[in-house]
Formats: sequence, structure tokens, C-alpha cells
Amino acid sequence: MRTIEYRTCPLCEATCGLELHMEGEEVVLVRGDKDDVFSKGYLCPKGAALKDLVADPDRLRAPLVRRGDEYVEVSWDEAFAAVREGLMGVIERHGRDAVGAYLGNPCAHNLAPIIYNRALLQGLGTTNVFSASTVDQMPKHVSAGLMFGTPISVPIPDLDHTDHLLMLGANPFASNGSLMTAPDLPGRLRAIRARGGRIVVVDPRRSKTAEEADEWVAIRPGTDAHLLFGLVNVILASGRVDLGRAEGITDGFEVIERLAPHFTPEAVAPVCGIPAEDVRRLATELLDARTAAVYGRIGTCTQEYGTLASWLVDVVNILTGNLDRPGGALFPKNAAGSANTGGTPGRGRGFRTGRRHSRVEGKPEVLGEFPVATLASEILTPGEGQIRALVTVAGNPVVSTPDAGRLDAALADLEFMVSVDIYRNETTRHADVILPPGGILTKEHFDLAFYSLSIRNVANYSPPINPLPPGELHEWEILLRLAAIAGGAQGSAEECAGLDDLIIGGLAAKAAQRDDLPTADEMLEALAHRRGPARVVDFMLRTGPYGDRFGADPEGLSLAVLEANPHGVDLGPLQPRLPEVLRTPTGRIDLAPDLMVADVEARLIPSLGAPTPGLVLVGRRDLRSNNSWMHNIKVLVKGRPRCTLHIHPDDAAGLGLTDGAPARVRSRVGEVVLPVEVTDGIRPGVVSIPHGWGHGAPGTAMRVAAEYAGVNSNVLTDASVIDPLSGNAVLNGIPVEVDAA
Ligand SMILES: Nc1nc2c(c(=O)[nH]1)N[C@H]1C(S)=C(S)[C@@H](COP(=O)(O)OP(=O)(O)OC[C@H]3O[C@@H](n4cnc5c(=O)[nH]c(N)nc54)[C@H](O)[C@@H]3O)O[C@H]1N2
Ligand SMILES: Nc1nc2c(c(=O)[nH]1)N[C@H]1C(S)=C(S)[C@@H](COP(=O)(O)OP(=O)(O)OC[C@H]3O[C@@H](n4cnc5c(=O)[nH]c(N)nc54)[C@H](O)[C@@H]3O)O[C@H]1N2
Ligand code: SF4
Ligand SMILES: [Mo]
Repeated sequence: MRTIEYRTCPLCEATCGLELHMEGEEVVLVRGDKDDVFSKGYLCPKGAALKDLVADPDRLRAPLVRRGDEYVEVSWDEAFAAVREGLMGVIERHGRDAVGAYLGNPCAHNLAPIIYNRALLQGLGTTNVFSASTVDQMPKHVSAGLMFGTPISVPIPDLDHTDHLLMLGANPFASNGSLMTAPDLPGRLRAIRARGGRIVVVDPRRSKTAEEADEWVAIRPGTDAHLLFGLVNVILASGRVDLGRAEGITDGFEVIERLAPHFTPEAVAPVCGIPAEDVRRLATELLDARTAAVYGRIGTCTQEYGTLASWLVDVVNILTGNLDRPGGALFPKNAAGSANTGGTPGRGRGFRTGRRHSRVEGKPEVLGEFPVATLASEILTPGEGQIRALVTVAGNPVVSTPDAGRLDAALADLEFMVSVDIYRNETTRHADVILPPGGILTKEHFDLAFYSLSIRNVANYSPPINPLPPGELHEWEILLRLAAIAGGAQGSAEECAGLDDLIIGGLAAKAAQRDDLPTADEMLEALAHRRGPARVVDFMLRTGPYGDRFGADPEGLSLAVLEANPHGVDLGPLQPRLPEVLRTPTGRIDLAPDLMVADVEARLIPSLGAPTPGLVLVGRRDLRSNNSWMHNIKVLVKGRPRCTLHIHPDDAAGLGLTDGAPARVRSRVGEVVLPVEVTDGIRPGVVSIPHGWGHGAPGTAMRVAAEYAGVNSNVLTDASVIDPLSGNAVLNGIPVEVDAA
């Protein structure tokens, strides 16, 4: 008999509602959920392929232990015993900092790691923590943290109401959006133009998004901060500055006034490769628009001036009066667990970095992490604190992080490695033990992370659909059992349950200090029928900004309310939140944080001048990929090869490259050979290779991916250059040489 289940798609940031047609425990059809309050039926090819992902025979279902070159399926007890021996052996021999941890991107898309990774890290007690954040959005966390007080306080374009959108380094027609959660981004972008609005896309490539926009501005890679400061210069010179809702609560305006004269349109034009009159016009358009939003994403983060560019996006939004107003850029109000809805409204501890520095390269800690670009050095450089064991959770750094060849070699050098992962891939093939969590349909889902970045306030909970098959474990159980082991215990089911109780007990005790909530015991009593992530989410919802406060507000949200609303609960469009949203110590916005100003003076101003000639490499995304890990799904990879080198016809002609023929691409650190795709959809002097490919290495077990291997673009990216403020890797603007292979 067919049944229908509803579920939020966990694959990207867009949070689409899926309608899953089930025969027993098998998904036979995936449709967009027309009744979903947010996605209204939208579905992309990846969401449709969820069925194949769940059924993928290569997805691991039992723990694996490596014996020589072979992996053997073992019981969970054996697997955890092997972890205990390996991990504790390294800790006894070399101390806790000898264990590194790497947390990958799906951690943000899954409740278990979002909630329980912290316990794992506490158990490990290491300072050597790394994550995909430093190949992604860390610059935005730093700029948001310094300006507004919490790293998650990112102003989000009011997409459904804006009149003018200036987008830099983002291609939502492929990515479905990032740090801008919205199902059906293509539809929402088209709607801006349909209602008479304007979209300008700044990108070295004429992406699909640029094609669909009113204007494509073909910037030289890595120069967004210069362009944005150029806009600031024009805006200040226009005399039309209007801080809008930021007026009277913003510090540092005079510092911006002092720096801006360096960045005249004429000064930034040659750096950015954009005519000075275009810089003037782009700024004037922002000033003239009734409402406007500037939005920057991965292209603006994964570059040398990533934090400065991320900051200047919001400086421009503020100077044009668009921060915190409908149609501009607003702060979402997440129903659960956001740092800018807790504590004292309008004031907080603020944000700082550099509380410690990494051992080998002396890089500052940011959000408790070190730059993943330095992971290989930390493994390969001898001395006290050298990383000798690694724990990975949902990460594939061998494909996703810079100078991948070196990291690959480094992982082979470890004394012990354990991976919580669903595949044996380029990274986990180095693990001594692989612990696979139960499949997507066996877990509960709630987008704790992305509702803090959403263009609309929404809450949608998906309960587990299928029971856990015998012999499998939930991801949260794996993480807590690892945490227990790392803390010196056995890693038993009882210890896991005990830790889970301890965690919710701690949360309740802290919340009970609020005078609008009942006692901790009363709250725990009300949650007693739940366990694991569901219990924590229920707690966060009920104590959150729309919560029922355990009965005090009977109309308020709880998990039970969401369970009764399988298509989600719409909490309305984004609303102005200044100054309540702030969590800076001053209770004010810092328009010119000291770290930024110092970096402008130390690096940005001196970098004005003629650019270095030569080809540079950027990345790109394809709608049917998801970083490195969905290439094992035939429907998503079949067809024309997508791991190709995009190059402009003039550059191709100059280098004697022809469409379809192989080219060799070399950088300071590595070399790859891949087919050429000649296209005028890229700026001359720039070439592009998508990341996430390079499959089929010995020891991996992803048969389809191996067939469509492609090459690993991060063999070319250089780990020695990072954005100093955030530790973020530079993945775009890499100097390369290209010739026919
Ligand atoms: N289909 C698909 N969707 C995804 C993913 C995926 O792999 N595939 N990954 C997900 C993840 S983890 C993320 S973080 C998001 C990212 O989402 P987006 O930020 O939208 O990422 P991209 O589609 O890579 O678009 C980045 C654009 O930046 C351009 N660019 C490169 N260098 C520069 C530069 O120096 N300046 C400017 N202005 N532009 C530059 C590139 O040409 C590219 O078009 O996508 C998410 N969604
Ligand atoms: N050159 C270049 N490099 C890039 C980028 C770029 O634009 N250009 N983009 C960067 C970005 S934005 C990101 S986010 C990173 C991603 O970097 P990573 O997170 O390191 O890489 P992913 O490819 O997302 O790998 C995800 C891993 O999680 C596993 N996995 C999937 N689902 C689950 C699950 O439910 N539980 C567990 N435990 N494991 C699971 C997969 O098998 C895979 O091993 O890549 C970065 N790398
Ligand atoms: S856009 Fe993202 S959330 Fe929506 S169906 Fe596709 S992968 Fe899933
Ligand atoms: Mo990402």
C-alpha cells in the first residue's frame, strides 16, 4: 500500500518540502510538497534523487574496521572497541591536542551533529578543531560577529520584497542559495524582475544567475572588497548617506569616511577590471532604488580579502539605509536556538577571535577552530602537539580543502583515524574505523542552522519516517558514544543515554534562570517522553522567541505543534529587529571594527594598483552536484561530463586549446589534466574548474562516482594563502598555467 510522508529536504540550504511516496519503507517517488508553507511544491533534481541516495547500495550500513588493506564489517561493540584502543592510545602517548577533529558541511544539515558535536569536542578535549566553515562562510561569521555581536547575525536580503539586488560571488541558479535560505530561488529572483526590480550579478563567470539578471559585471577574481569600497566611496561622495534604522546606534562612521578616499572609482577600476563609470553607476543605482540589498556569497568569502568583502557588503547596506528595512537586508528570527534571540535583547558579550593560535603557522582561532588549510601542516610537522589522530564527522577534506594532495598524504601518515560517514570516499578511505549513521529517513530533521539565515521566518519539523534497521545506530548515538569514549568511558548505550540526559539537564538548568520559564525539573518533566535531538529541539522551540514557554503561552510553538503541521508553520516575513537583535557589548553596531580597519590599512590599500598578469582559476557549482558527495547517484552524474575547464575563446586560441581536448592545469602546488570547454561565459584571463570531483582513488568504494571521476580542483588551490581575519581558505583567484596535454 502506498503512503505519503512529508519531509524537509536536508540536502542544501533551501529547505524544500518533499512529498515522499512510500511503499512500505521504500521511497518510490519524490515530489515537491505543494502545501509546504515555504517551498510550495518546488523541487530540484537533487531533492528528487533523495530516493536514490537512500537506496544507494554503496552507502555504508555497518561499521567498518580496516585490517591491512581490507575493510571488514564488524559489530558496533567491536568498532567502538577499536576506536577506544586507537584514540586513547594516541591520547596516552601524545596528549589530547594530538587528536584533530574535522567537521564537514552535512553537519550543518543534520540535527545530530549540530546538537551533539559540541559534546564530542568536549570529550576529545583538543584545541585542534577544524571544519568546512574555513573553506566556506567563516568570513561572514567574523564580519557579522564584529558588527552585530553574534556570528549568526547575518543580514539576509529581503528577496521577496526588494526592488534591487546586487549579488556578488553567488550562483543560486546552481546552488539554490546560501546564507539566504529560500526554496525556489530561481523563481524568487525572476519575480524581482517581473515586478520591475533590477538584479546585477558580479561574477568572473557569466553564470546562469548572471544570464538571468539585468546585468553581468565581470569582475577580476578576488577584488570584491575593492569594488565594494569603491561603492562606499561614491556613496559618501554623493552626500546621500542615510543610515536609516542604523542611525543613532552605529559607531565608526568617521573611520569609514577616513578610509574611503583611497578607493575612488578610478583607483579600484584597474584592480577589479571594471570601468570607473560602472562603479559609479552601480553605487548610484543602489542609492536610487526604493529599496535595495547587497548580497555576497562564496565567491566573496573564499578569497584573499574574504572578511573585508563580507564586511563591506553590510557597510554598503547600512550606508544606503537598507539594513533592517523591508526590501533591504533584515535579520531573521529563528524559532529555535539562535544566539541572537537568547540572552539580553540588544546587548551581549560580543565576538572575538584569536583566543589561541595554531601550533605550526600561528593562525588565530576563530569560533573555536583553526583554518582547515593548516590541517596538513599540523599533521606533518613534528613536535609537541602534532596531530597524530583524526576524527572526521561528515567531511571529505581530501576533496574539499586546499592543497588536497598534501592533505591526502598527511592522512596516510596518521596513527589513527575514525570517520563518522555514510561513504568510503577519498577521505574516509584513510580511516581505521568508519561509523555509518542510519539513513536520512530514520532521523528527525529540523533546520536549526538555516532558519537563522532564511528570507522568511519558518519552522518545519520532520519526524523519522522509517524505524532504524536492526544493527544500525542513530548519528546522535554514535556521536555521544564517541564522546563518552574520548572522555575515558566505554562508549556504551547507557553512557550515551546518560550524556543525552546531562546535556538537556544543562540546557534546562540554564534556561530556568529566566523568570518567564518554569523550573528545570518542570521543563524536564514536560520533555520526558522524548530523547535525543527531538527532545533538544522541543526544548529550544518552547524556550525560543515564539515558544509556548512550557504552557505560559498556550498559542506558542512546541515540537507538538510542528508535529501537527507537517507542511510547516509560517512565522511571517522578516521584520525589522534593530536594536533588539544586537549582542555587541556596546549595544551598538560597529561599522568599522578594529580588525577590519587594520586589515584595510595593512593589505587592501597597498593592493591598489596594477594587477599581476596571468591566468587565475575560480570554481563553479552545478545544480546536480553537492560538493563532493552526491556523485554516486547515477541520475545526477550521467550525461555530458561536467568536470571541465572553462576558458575564454581568446585564451584558448592563444594557448592552442580546443574544445573537448585535454588541458594540463598547473599551480604552485599541483597539476591536473581535464577536458577543455571553450566558452565566452567567462572573463578573459580566468579559467574555472568545479570542485568536488576527483573520485576513484584506491580504497574508495563509490562505484558510480569512480566511473565519472573528474579531477580534484583542490589539488591546485594553495593552502599557504588564507584570509587572515577568518582563517578562510582562498579557493578562487589561484594563479595557474594552462597548456594542451
Ligand atoms: N548544486 C549545488 N548546490 C549547492 C552546493 C553544491 O555543491 N552544488 N553546495 C552548497 C554549499 S556547501 C554552498 S556553501 C553553497 C554556495 O552557494 P553559492 O555561493 O551560490 O556558490 P556558487 O554556485 O559556487 O557560486 C559562486 C560564484 O562565485 C563566482 N566567483 C568565483 N570567484 C569570485 C570572485 O572572486 N568574486 C566574485 N564576485 N565571484 C566569484 C563563481 O564564478 C560562482 O559563479 O551552495 C550550496 N548548494
Ligand atoms: N575549490 C573549492 N573547494 C571548495 C568549495 C569551493 O567552492 N571551491 N566549496 C567549499 C564548501 S562551501 C564546502 S561547504 C566544503 C564542503 O566540504 P566537506 O564537508 O568536507 O565536503 P563534502 O563534499 O560536503 O563531504 C561531506 C561528507 O559527509 C558525508 N555525509 C553525507 N551525509 C552525511 C550524514 O548524514 N552523516 C554523516 N556522518 N556523513 C554524511 C559524505 O559522505 C561526505 O564524506 O567544500 C569546500 N570546498
Ligand atoms: S533545492 Fe535544495 S532543499 Fe530544495 S530539493 Fe533541491 S537539494 Fe533539496
Ligand atoms: Mo558550503
